[in-house]
This record gives sequence, C-alpha cells and structure tokens, in this order.
Amino acid sequence: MAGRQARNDRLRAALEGGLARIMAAHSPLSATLAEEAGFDGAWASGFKLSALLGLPDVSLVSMAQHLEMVRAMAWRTRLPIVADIDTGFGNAVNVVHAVRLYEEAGASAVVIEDKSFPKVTSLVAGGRQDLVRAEEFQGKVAAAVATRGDPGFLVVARTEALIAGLGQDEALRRARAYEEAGADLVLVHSKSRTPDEVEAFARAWDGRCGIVLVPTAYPQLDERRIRALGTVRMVIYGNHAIRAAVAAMKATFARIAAEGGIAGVEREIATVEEVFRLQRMDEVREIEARFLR
Ligand code: SPV
Ligand code: MG
Repeated sequence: MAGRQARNDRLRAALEGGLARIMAAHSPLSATLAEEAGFDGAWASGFKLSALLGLPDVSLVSMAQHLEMVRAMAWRTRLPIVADIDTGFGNAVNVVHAVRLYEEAGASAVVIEDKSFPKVTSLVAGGRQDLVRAEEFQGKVAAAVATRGDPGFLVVARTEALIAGLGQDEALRRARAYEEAGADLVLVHSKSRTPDEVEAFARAWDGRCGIVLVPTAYPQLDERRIRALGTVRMVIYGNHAIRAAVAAMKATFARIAAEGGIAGVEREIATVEEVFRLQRMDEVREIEARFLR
C-alpha cells in the first residue's frame, strides 16, 4: 500500500497545479484503470457503490461497506482517494468516527454533504432534498477538521443548496459558513442541464478556498471552461466508470444472446490476458518462482 503521506501530498500537488482531475471508481479495478489513464485521484462514490450492489443511493450502503471499498482501492493503487461519505453517517459524533476510519483506510480526502440523513441521491428528478441547518453542518465540518491526523488530509464541504432549489444566495451563504468552519474546499453540486448555475456561483464566489465541481448533469462544462472560471480547483467525473460498464455489459450481453455465441464479441472486449495483467498475475509467477519448493 502506498504511503498515506505520499498520497495526500500527491493530491495537494494536483490542486496546486491548478485543477485536480478525479475519476469515478467503484472498485480497485476501476481505480487502477483511472490511475493508468492519468487521473489525479479516484472518486470513491456512494452512488456507484450503491449501483454496484443493485441499490438506490439513499443511505442504504453502510459505512463499513464503503470503507471496505476504499481500503481495497488504497491497497491496489497509489492514486489519492477522494471518499464520498455522504452526510457523514449521522451527526458530528459519527463524522469524528468516520474521519478516523477513512484516514486510516488510506483516503486523502472526505466529501461531506449538508443533506439530512437518510439522504436521497442528488440527480434524481423530484427527489426529496432536505438540508440540515448551516450551523449544524458547520459543526460536522469542524469535527472533521479537528479529527484528521494529517493537515494534508482534505475536508471538502459539499453544499446541496442548488440541488434543493434554494438558489445562489443560499449556496453562497452556506459555502462561506463551511469555509469559516475550516473546510479546505467547497463542492457545489447542481442538476441544472446547463453550466450557468455553477458558473454563476463560481464567478460570485468570494471565499479563499477552491471550488469543486461534479459536471455530470452539464457535460458541456469541459476542463478548458472550468479553468477559465479561475476559482475551481477540482473536477470530479462522478459516475462514468459505472455508466461505461453498464453500457458495455448491456451491449455485450445482448449481442451474445442474439448471436447465440461469443465469437462476435471477442474483438470488442478486453482479452483475458489484459484482465490477468490488471490482477497482477505476473507477481504470482514471481512469488511461485521464488518460494514454491
Ligand atoms: C456520487 O457519485 O455518489 C455523488 C455524485 O455523490 S452524485 O451522484 O451526482 O450526487
Ligand atoms: Mg454520493
């Protein structure tokens, strides 16, 4: 497992470089692929782990389940992990416990959102979006900051004010309050189909800490446009691993079912040797050569 400090430093360096690019991952395998593709970090998403387990993203996946995925990702890759800890699994007491465990598991950042527990996934049309009071959430942010062992472990405060339809003034008020509570970065999420809402927020932002965006709903906002805003330090590609996997599996399964065999898909899918490589079978061979007697 890569050293915790090295991983935290790597994420900090990516932020200081201008824009940290964080790719969705829902497993050590997808984190490895994100690392090989050159991303700065892996987004250990609650939505994707829920989907992988066949569940909606409504606080059904336990902290232990999510933590196990983070731990396994940290074992397998050197990539910094940005852990999506939803509402922090309860109040500030739960946040303290969670931050201790996530830092120990190898995460380099936690993202905590200001929704009430249990939450409803952000992008679903008509979803119930209840927020806790800003003061209560400030307590959670302050608890996370006070608990981390390494000041390089990032505490990202996520406001769902735009998702809840509360408007830009409320989003800015909350973001300022969370920065005051010690957040390193503020994530502002939006389900608007155009980037206007988050671009307006980013332009109006007068805080010191950087902004984090998750442009799933408004894919027109590419990195060139994000950099031009000047205040955004991290972009999270929120769910592209699971969506790519779903599309690829559907197409492959349908073709095998329709063709009554696997010959047609053979050249479309990864080879078995490629999966052996990703599993590190070469290391098994080395261990066998050295130690099997
Ligand atoms: C996730 O990927 O779990 C997120 C991003 O929190 S979203 O699903 O867009 O809320
Ligand atoms: Mg989430």
